[in-house]
Amino acid sequence: MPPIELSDVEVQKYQEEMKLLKYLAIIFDLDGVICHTDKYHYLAWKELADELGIYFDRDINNRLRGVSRMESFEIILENYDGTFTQEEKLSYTNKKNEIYKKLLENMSPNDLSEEVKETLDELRGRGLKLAIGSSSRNAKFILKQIGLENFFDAISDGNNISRSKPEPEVFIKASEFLNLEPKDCLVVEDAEAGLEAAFAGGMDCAAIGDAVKCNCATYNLTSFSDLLKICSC
Ligand code: B16
Ligand code: MG
Repeated sequence: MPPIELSDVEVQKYQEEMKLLKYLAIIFDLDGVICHTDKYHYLAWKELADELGIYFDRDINNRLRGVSRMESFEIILENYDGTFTQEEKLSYTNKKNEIYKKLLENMSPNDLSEEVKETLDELRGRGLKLAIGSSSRNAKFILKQIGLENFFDAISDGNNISRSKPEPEVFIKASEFLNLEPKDCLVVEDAEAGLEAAFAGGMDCAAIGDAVKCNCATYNLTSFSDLLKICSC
């Protein structure tokens, strides 16, 4: 289905005529949607890549959105001539994670924008269940840092899945934690891998940030608060 532009008139018309825009829950990706940790991922991978003499830049970092830690390292190794054993790869990804976690300590509730906080509160007020669907194994720590530790109705993250985005497992698990059917959940994503995962799981998906470029989401958001237009009563 082609993306639907979010003019008020179109959304209203769609809601009235199609009666399709009813969701019981929203499943949010974390990094790049609720908050922004790309700069910390970049700094941590850069430190490791420099140590290993591997070229790494922000464009390569952009390709790591929504991708698991080990798969991210495999992408970085595309610029490496040698080979590492699985054990070495695990040791290097652990090292990157230690650097990353130290950087995450800089995060605080100030890293949660007013727009995101107000929109989440309004969506909850409208009776929607709100969940996290993140590839990150640090999701709970990040939520704690930004003051949303106890906010969401369910958290599905890198710790409860065996196959990461673009596989749908993280979102399917989130819908199960909420006791809802996938079709009743809307996913919000900033990564192409995340859009693919949502569709593979039978869910509609709203793209924000980089994911808008894919031009394949159910909705393209220009701003987080556009969700209020989609999820009206
Ligand atoms: P970690 P998301 C993803 O989070 C990030 O976008 C991606 O860059 C990262 O590699 C992945 O989490 C794993 O993160 O190393 O903390 O387990 O966008 O799915 O919320
Ligand atoms: Mg993301």
